[in-house]
Amino acid sequence: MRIAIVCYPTFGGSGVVATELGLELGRMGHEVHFITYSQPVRLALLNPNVHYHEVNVPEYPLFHYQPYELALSSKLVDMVKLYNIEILHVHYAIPHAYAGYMARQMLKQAGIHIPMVTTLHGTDITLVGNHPYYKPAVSFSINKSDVVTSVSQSLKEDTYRLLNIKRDIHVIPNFIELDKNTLDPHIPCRRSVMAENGERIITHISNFRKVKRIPDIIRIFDKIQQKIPAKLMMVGDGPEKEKAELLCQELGILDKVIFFGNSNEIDKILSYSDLFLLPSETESFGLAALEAMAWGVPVISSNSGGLPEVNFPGVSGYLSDVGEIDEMAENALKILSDDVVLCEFKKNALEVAKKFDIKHILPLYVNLYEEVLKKY
Ligand code: GMT
Repeated sequence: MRIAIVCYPTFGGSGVVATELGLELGRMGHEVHFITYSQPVRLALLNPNVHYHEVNVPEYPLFHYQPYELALSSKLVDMVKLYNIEILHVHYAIPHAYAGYMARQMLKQAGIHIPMVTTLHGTDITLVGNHPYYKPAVSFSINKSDVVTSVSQSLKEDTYRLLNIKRDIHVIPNFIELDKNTLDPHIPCRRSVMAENGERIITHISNFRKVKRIPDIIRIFDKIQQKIPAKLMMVGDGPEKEKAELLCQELGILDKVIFFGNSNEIDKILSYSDLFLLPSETESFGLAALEAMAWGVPVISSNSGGLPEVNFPGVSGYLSDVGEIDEMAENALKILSDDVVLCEFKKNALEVAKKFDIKHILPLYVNLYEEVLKKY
């Protein structure tokens, strides 16, 4: 199959999922074309089946907002024609489903009919898409997709609740590639950069937006470190980072917290971690938690959105109501205070992660592509 993938090329989960999906499809022999405004961060162009086409938006002083959707839909039309692309798969509804719909309309005029698969990732529905300013366009373009998928059952329910959607939504959970989870043996072990022997390593990775409840993470860690020796790894960047640094200073724990910023060494950090914190306000899935579990790292998370579909309480970690930082700290200590218990949770976290191995999930997308192509 010849598939175009549209996504956000940044560190966010939707871009990661889209990139890993495209790479795996390429390895299977499908021809994949990424169409976006810069090269996706995890896209290594080592596969002759995987192509990247940049969407350029010329700056013009008249425009207060540069028209990205326009440039994207034009690029889609050009690339579909040039490479005979058969399927359009857009990740994140805003504005990709809208631009995809426009591209299909233009292609139709030229006698080219191409199906569109839209994958909903979370904030495109729960935080942004249901805003009254966007809602009509988002609902319209989702309804005009041939296939709609969501990354969790919870997001599917949220989508029906928040938008006026008439289509079936297929739940296809996010995935990880477990085979990839081995560290390069030539790179020396550098756990010592993060913590002393005997200190537990606790990690959080995100885009540091309000929805991640960054202050909760700092406060949970503060409670943990009062009981056991521990360090906190804060990986990522975003609007809440500076506030978090100030809170650490206020609590007198700045020397126990490392702020890495955006890192390309996430695998290494996770491989040394003992616990992952994700107390988010809402999380359609929580790919970061799954990535941690794939490295055998148990998770303390909130129970919002799709998190209960990924993190199983008492098995791979614990769930609490949003904002219950005392309970989250207590649960963390239950896991971290005893080597045997920690070892058991680590083993279980990996076992749960195996359910989300790409080899189980990828065929679900391929089947949907095949089904929709039959109809065209
Ligand atoms: O909030 C983020 O971390 C970024 C956002 C995105 O669009 O990349 O993540 C969303 O999609 C991920 C991949 O499907 C999910 O794992 C995240 O849970 C989801 N974020 C939210 O729902 C807040």
